[in-house]
Amino acid sequence: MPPQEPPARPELTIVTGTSDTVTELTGRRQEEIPERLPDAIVLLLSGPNLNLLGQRQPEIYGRDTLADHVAKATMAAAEHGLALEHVQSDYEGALIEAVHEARGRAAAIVVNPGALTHYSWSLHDALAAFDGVVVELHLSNPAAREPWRHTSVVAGVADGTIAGFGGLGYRLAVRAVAALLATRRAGPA
Ligand code: CA2
Repeated sequence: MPPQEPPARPELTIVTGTSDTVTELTGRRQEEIPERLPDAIVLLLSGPNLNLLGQRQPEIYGRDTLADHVAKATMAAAEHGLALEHVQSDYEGALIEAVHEARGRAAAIVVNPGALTHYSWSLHDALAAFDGVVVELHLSNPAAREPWRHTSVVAGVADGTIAGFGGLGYRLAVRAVAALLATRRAGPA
């Protein structure tokens, strides 16, 4: 038998989520979703302890794991022609390096800094040096919780904040990124 050609490389690979998840989220089978080259990269950054989602405090953060949220965000990004990369770290420096590496490469950052939200001026400075869109994201609504959570040192360098909508926030954040990128591409009215 002659050697077989390798299958054509898909132009957009959905890295997380199963085809069942695709169907659940889009109502279409994965094969039915048109593939196209992503227009831009969105970096999703998750701060300390977010890898524990789904294991504790479901009454505040829900039952979904971080992998579930990343799968939904990846799917939402693909629907908007965006490629999503995800970095989670418990280390402030690693998150800051991820922001530096996104400069000139990613069009947007969606960041849930975890508790770093409330005190990391280093993360603030790194995000301030990023040229693209920045969306701050929280599962809970920190403004409705303990007073020390009411301050975000990141909010001032974000284009906007989405908080209090649980897992839905991930899709809303990607939608906000897509809308802001489209506005920026269109230029001033
Ligand atoms: O609501 C959010 O998304 C937060 O960013 C979550 C942070 C919290 O410090 C912020 O004030 C608001 C906490 C992330 C850690 O989540 C855990 C989840 C399960 C078990 C332990 C921690």
